[in-house]
Amino acid sequence: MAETKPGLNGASVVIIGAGISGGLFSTSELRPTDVFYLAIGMCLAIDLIRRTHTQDFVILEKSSQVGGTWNDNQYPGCSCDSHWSHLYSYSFEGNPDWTALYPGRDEIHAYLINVAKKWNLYPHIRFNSMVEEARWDDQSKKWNTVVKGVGGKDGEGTQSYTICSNFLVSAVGQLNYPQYPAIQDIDSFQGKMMHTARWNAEYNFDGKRVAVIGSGATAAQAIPELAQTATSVTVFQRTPNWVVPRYGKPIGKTLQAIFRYVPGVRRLFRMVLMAVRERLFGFAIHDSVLNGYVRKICHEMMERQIPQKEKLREALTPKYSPGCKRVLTSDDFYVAMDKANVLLETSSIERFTPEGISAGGTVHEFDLIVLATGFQTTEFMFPMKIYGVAGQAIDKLWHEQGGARAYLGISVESLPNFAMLYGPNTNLGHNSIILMIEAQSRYISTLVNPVLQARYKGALLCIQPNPQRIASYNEEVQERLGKTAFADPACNSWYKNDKGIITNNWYGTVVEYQKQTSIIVWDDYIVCGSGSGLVLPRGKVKIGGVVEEVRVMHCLVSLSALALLAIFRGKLYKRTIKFPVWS
Ligand code: NA7
Repeated sequence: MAETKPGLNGASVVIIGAGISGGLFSTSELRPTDVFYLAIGMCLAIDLIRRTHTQDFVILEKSSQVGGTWNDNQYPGCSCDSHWSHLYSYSFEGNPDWTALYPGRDEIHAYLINVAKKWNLYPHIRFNSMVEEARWDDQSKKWNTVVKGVGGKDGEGTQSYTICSNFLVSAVGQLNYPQYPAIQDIDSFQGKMMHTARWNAEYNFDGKRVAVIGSGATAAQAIPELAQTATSVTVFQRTPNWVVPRYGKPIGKTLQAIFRYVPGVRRLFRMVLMAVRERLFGFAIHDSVLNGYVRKICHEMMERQIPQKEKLREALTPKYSPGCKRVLTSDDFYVAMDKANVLLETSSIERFTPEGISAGGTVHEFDLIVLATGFQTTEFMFPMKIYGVAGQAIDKLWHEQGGARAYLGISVESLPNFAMLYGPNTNLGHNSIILMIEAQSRYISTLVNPVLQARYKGALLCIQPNPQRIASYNEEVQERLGKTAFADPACNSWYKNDKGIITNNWYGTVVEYQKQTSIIVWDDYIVCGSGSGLVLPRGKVKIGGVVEEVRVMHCLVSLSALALLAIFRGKLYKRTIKFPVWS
């Protein structure tokens, strides 16, 4: 049987999500039942075309354009916060034309649209399509995914239908479902209220009294923009964050031309960036030199940018290790916090009122309340319901196991012919998530291949990870994570679930992960179905990696990285300061 074209109700592979990586956003407002699939399905789709040579896949996308985060996210100041553009892009689709080290949302979105066009992904994507549930059928050994049409024009379908597939991939990632704060009387507020992930760009905040709840990565981007034209911005901070400079810089025409026309320069630049980032992983290790360095440069920046207000500096200083929460990168957050129209409020919020927010016994009146309160990160794939072998609900299984887990963050117990992109324990604090996603895409397309080969031979093949292997892998992951600052009990973060287990972060460098995912050990998987004897590979299969930096000698890259750091540091930090002492 040859490859077929996917029909409305059938395809070899179903991918949920058509973006690149990161959180998903919409222009709609407070709608807690929405989910916007992020980010990463595009990468797998391209790998299926490039490496598995199949066109028999469908991408289901809740939104109406590709790009996930970068399609719908419209909060002011939104840009790639901590990853350099030349690394925050696919290794196989380098872009010499980035206009900045940290480009804004529009530029990243345009890049993704171009990539989707170039690889002709649009015919594969069903927009405005929300997945409600997916169920593995033990008899047919296929997935039945229930899809609901949403948000389309009249007649574009709001009815549910089922699509049957041999393989299912969740590309919804970790930051796709807004976290709404459980604050008393939240619905009583009579003014405007928006979650940053549901920003209404038509709302004009000029001259308004604005409250921002939260002080994480999103708030740090939005506050400087809001403070420019709002009458006042009151920031309700529960826990301060470590902030380091971004060193954001434009990339001029000359450099762009060099990247475009001088062979090898853009690639070398990417390798150097990769090497720098990989070495920054050290900041995540407890009491490491780099961990201390983060404290130092944070305090230096604070002293420089908020010179007169010691109390404000104190209130903005965390009492936990850098890395325990995500370290923020910003050149203008502290500058904004020092402005006359910006107020830091650290009293606990008691409740909402029709006029605003009651905190510390005072009612603060607002026109706009911005909920920069993050995402439901530890409930992977929420609110989709995924049922595996014998009707096992995966959220229930993970709950019993203490938290989400997946072999290499990809393969999940009791879910045959299933894979996740940006799944459990694959998030990074130091490097571009796209590097991880590329490694996962290669691995998944290699898993998909024998399933498709069986299908084309008229047979059925199912592959699922051995539960014992997942358990031993998870033990290793948690043991390694225990040595990192992510595990510092002195803070809560979106990396940990309510039991304190780190379900989101990877424990090491990207290169370590790329190495692990560059080989498939088939003994780690259990197979069944009539196609197992026909097509299943055995033993270890080398997939090959995405490790760009091995092409030049490590020491050369390291030297370049050190030289770059020295130049930046020499230019930007000539003054030395004393470390503050905490009791
Ligand atoms: P984060 O990093 O999860 O930050 C959420 C912020 O909201 C954080 O400061 C929280 O304080 C605060 N928060 C959450 N709930 C409340 C309540 N009920 N009351 C007061 N304050 C609250 O989300 P972001 O959107 O900033 O960033 C998420 C990721 O997106 C980021 O790391 C990038 O990778 C992109 P807390 O610290 O919990 O005390």
